[in-house]
Amino acid sequence: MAKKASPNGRTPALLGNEAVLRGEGGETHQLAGDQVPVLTTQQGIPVADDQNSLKIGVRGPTALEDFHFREKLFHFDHERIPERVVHARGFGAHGFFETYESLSDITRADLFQRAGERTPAFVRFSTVAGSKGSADLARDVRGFAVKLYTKQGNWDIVGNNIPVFFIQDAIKFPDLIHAAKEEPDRGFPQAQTAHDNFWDFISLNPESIHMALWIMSDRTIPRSFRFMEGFGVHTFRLVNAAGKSTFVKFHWKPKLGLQSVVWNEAVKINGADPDFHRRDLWDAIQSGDFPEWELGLQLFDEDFADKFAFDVLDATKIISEDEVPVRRVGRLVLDRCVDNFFAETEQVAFCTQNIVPGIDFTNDPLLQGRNFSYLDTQLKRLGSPNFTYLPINAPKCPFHTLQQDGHMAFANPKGRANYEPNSWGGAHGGPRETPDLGFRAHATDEKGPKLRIRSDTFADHYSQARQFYVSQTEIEQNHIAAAFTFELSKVETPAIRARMVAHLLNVHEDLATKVAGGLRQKDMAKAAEPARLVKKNLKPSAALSIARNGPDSFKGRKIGALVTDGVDAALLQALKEAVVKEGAILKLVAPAVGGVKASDGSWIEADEKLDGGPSVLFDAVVILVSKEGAQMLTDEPAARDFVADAFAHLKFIGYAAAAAPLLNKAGIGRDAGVIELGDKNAAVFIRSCRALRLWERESVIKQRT
Ligand code: HDE
Repeated sequence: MAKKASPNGRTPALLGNEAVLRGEGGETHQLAGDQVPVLTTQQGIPVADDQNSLKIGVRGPTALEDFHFREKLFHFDHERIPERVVHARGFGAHGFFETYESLSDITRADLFQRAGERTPAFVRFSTVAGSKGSADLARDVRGFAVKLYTKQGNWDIVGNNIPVFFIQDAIKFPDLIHAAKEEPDRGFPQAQTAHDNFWDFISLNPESIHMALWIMSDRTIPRSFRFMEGFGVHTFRLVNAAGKSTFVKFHWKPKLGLQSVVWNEAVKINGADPDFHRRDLWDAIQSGDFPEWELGLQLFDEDFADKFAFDVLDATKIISEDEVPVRRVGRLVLDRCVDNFFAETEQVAFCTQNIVPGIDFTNDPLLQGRNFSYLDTQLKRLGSPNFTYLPINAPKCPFHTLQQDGHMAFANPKGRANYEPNSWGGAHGGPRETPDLGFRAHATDEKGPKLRIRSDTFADHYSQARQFYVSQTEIEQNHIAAAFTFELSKVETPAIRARMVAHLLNVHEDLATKVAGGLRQKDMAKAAEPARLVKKNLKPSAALSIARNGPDSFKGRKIGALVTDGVDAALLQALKEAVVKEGAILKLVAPAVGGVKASDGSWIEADEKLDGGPSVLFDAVVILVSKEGAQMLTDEPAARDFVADAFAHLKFIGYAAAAAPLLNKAGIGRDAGVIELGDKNAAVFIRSCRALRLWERESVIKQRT
């Protein structure tokens, strides 16, 4: 039987601690008033009821004239824009760049003229291969794109966390990305390179081998955006007021040192918290622990470029920091999260061609291709040439163009002049050019026949891959071999696996042997024929290793303390103090999120429930359970995993004496990284954690990660 219509018949109701109004059908209504603004349509019309569409009769059809309902669904239906074709998954934050000293002798770029000058910045970190919803700990290169809103326009340094790239010429980019992404017939695997197509492409393109070494290193499983380096990759130019050009490579050096996770940890983090990296950045900024990087410049001239063993225009090569030291010229601080993810992080449009007077390109064929691609992709993604007016993309300095109209033209210039030259002059004549201030391309001599050809100076494919490998610690070398073995084990075509080993033989026999052994190849492949003889004398460089560039404190890192009822209150307090003193973060993990009753009768709230806060989410762990708690948890798989994983991932583990039965049940031994805690040694434990991991444990547990 139809119920009686009662459009305004709302009665008060209490939902937990929230007082609301209840409609005829039991639905919740909340009203505007006091500080709460009035809900309107996009046309500004106040809305009376946002819970019910307009119907003919209580149970009748919906009326077409319901413009509020129609507008709401229309807008929702059009919420999505195409995700980025690469680097779809990303996370951004605002901050500033501060110049340490004037660089006027090498560049006229305005942001580098005055010591202490602060330039607003927006940074977006990303993975490359996965779609927007993929997990943060995919093994992948990380994008490190920086937009600097300088007083002379926007400068974008659209870099990565790896200083080289897979390919030398932009014409191969679509092939590379097609090969890396999911295979087109089956639509998987997503967000990973562990499949035939990717390694097929790499194995047929020896220019990729150097980058392959980098992506199989722990660089592609960073612990956090905050603990990774950034690189501009290409050689750029700095140009001073006199028109003198200096070549430059850009580096971002994290103040907190480098840190990665181990592979088995990465796999588990993806399950436990697919947003691990974005949450980490969000939490750090929200808590006032602002991440910081220094901008480093490698500066060199034509003479150096001519003598250098490789071509400075080849993006598959680095210039060793030992050969050209990195000069630190300023710092980038991220101190503000976005107000709205879509408006800022999703709509930000980085373009390599956004450079300012005092910066210039080189002829790196990859960079030249990128300069075309980025503008093009923004039009596809954001749907209008007016994407530059979106607040996140608009310059923060005055700007005046004669471009007009197009979709969403909300910044058309005023007045009559929309062309120049014109006779209107003064305030009515519109903007005009400025030869002294304006951007002038560096006047290089360019001549030669029109050719579709690769320079023979790009032909050495293995020497720097070898240099990278020999620059790693033994543990890092093992991780590289294990990563190759893992990825190639997912390759179903034996010939592709063998072809990769053939390349690795040119990099280092030890690496090839480990990988061939890991794959259990019956016969060792024959080394691939190198286009140029491999230089075996390039000096190892400490700058290439993560382990050799770790932090000098535990600042910014996270400890997970497993607690139960009866937790020793004094010990927990001592630990808290030591953690705070170090600038680290303590999170409490308990059987229930509501908390535990401590030994002194106080109630302590937890941050995570045990199975929601596994040890993979922390840099070190502490087991502060009581005797009864230990007993109870020995039967909990999540508790045993908490301890066993921390041990397997080489973490430092502090424990109260009462926790011993749980440690034993989890099957972990005792070593220098498993430390019994008393009131006195909490600070000592935290100091040990500065090493981040007890690397020597790895050979004991024979973990091949
Ligand atoms: Fe990109 N790249 N790329 N890339 N790239 C894009 O632009 C492209 C390359 C990088 O957070 C796209 O806005 C070509 C190298 C980052 O929004 C697209 C080539 C490096 C980001 C594009 C390269 C990068 C992108 C897709 C080969 C490191 C994300 C969406 C010549 C130095 C920026 C977009 C963000 C994004 C093209 C190679 C870094 C399609 C053609 C080398 C960090 O334009």
